[in-house]
Amino acid sequence: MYPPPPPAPHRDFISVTLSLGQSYDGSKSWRRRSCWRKWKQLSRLQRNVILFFLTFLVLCGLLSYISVADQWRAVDGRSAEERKARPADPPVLPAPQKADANPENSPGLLPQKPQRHFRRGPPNLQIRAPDKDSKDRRQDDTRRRDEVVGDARQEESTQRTVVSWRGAVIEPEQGTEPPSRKAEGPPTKPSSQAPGIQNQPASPNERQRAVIDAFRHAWTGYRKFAWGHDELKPVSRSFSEWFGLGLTLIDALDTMWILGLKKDVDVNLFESTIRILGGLLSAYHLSGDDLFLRKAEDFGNRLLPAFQTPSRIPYSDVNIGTGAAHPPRWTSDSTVAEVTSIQLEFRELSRLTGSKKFQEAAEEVTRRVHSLSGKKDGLVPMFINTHSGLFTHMGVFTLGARADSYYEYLLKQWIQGGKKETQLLEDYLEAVEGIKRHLLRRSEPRKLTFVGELAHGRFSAKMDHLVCFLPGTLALGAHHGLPADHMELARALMDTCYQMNRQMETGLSPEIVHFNLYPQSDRKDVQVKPADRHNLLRPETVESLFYLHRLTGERKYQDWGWEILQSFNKYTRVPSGGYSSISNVQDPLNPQPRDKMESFFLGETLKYLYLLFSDDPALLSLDAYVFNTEAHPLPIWAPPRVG
Ligand code: DMJ
Repeated sequence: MYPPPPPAPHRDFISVTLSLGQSYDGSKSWRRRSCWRKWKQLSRLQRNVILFFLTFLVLCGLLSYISVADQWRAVDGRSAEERKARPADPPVLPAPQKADANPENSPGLLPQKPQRHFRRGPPNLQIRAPDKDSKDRRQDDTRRRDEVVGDARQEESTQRTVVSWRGAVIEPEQGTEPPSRKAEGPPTKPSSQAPGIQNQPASPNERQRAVIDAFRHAWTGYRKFAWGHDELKPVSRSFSEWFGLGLTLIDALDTMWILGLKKDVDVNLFESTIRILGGLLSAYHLSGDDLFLRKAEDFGNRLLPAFQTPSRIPYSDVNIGTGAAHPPRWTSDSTVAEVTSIQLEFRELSRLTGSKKFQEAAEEVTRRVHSLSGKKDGLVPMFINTHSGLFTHMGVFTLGARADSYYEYLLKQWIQGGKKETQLLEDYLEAVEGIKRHLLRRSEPRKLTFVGELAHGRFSAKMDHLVCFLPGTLALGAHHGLPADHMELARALMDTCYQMNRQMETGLSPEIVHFNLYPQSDRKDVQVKPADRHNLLRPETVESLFYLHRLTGERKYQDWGWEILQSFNKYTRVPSGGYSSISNVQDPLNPQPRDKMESFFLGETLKYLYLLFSDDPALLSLDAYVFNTEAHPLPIWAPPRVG
């Protein structure tokens, strides 16, 4: 039901009535004439002095107005000192200029007809200002602008009265430190009492219950009509965008926690670190909005209990509600790739917050894995025990699932830290030599270079599509000064990964391939077993194509990526919206959609394709950023300034 029509709006204003030229009294008009005569009788010098004095008064008035306005603006932003952490570089997204003009924010709620959604902030999530030459994009923008211009003008006219560009989001300073900052050092308490994790008050009082009820009501509306959007328009049952980043969703998280509306949910430490923590940290760097950092820190605190194990090798899972961490039900092992691919994010979180505990917890894992026995020329097994801290299931070596990003993060941490941590570099270089010595082979008949697996001394010609991250990583290392033969290997492996797509009827790679090693056979190079025919919309091939193109400038890599995008569009695009994993990349007539779109399709695959098709090396420059394993860019730490 709509509320009854509001009373006539009450306006506060100062009325200034000018009576120029108005003559209601003969004596007044006479006085005016006599003033004018007196003015004429003054000398030029006297008149100039008076004019100068008046001008001075006007100027003083103007200056004091500007200074008052500045103070108002300062309410909105925290001073540099108050911010504990800042993006490494100045934010690269244009800062929103306009105030919130949501009519819903004004005191009286008026029923309105549903409006078209209007972006009040940057029109697009863009990494840099729109390129002047990109005509097409500009035309698109113009079209979109034309569509909304009617609504926009109307809203803009009401915006001028609002002081802050944040509009309704002016946040009073709380003057409190986030709980995590008070408790430094690695966590030592029982997991449910971990630093930063707050216990709920016994039971809320009556008024608090009323607030909880209000929150639930607000949340229900947001969930029904605005899920994933910035703000709810409850009357029109619609939503509006400001940044287009799901602002309400993120902004409400800690309130939910404080109100006891938390969800006791188990998350996988690795997956949530690379996707959620990595995503929040990147969003913070790209937007410069503190909100993302606050959420990243909160989330990091919730993940920390996973490290409270006898060996300091983290458990695979942690409950972000209760703080209880545990391994999978069937084992006390964790996966090596998982425990060694959270460091970029935890290190960055420490750098930004000034709280060392995240970095210390993650780097302790690196140190322990570094000194473990059971490696083979730098290659690591796939499992590690959280009680003993030792590798288990020894003797099996792969660059695919369960080990892949261990190698990636050795190199990327070295780059992130300014190429100073030589132990990381040594482990990486040794591993590349190990790959060359034990896992590299060439297929028949086309002599494709591939990375197989080793199980107890026996070579298997099996290669996961996941391994296709490797050409990109090798090329990145060569770009940062590592041996030139890394680049040669990168090129050869890139050709192979392309063929893993190209040789399939849909043009899309299966999850796993087996290479033919026998020269005399009539078999193709790339073989696929029935159980491995699926494609999950994974990014690894296009990820490496991005690096290879960016670092060689060769157009063929863009063309290969273009073919893959077309295949995604042809075989996985669902007309009503979304892309679906498919079960059979070898059946173009019936690829069998699986009805699932993994988050990494948006987080990684499409991002790398977009970057691949750009010819601008400054767009997320590889000299300024390092991408985490979920394609979230994090800054390379600048060397401290001397002097
Ligand atoms: C992503 O979640 C990450 O790249 C991870 O390292 C393994 N692969 C998936 C996507 O394929």
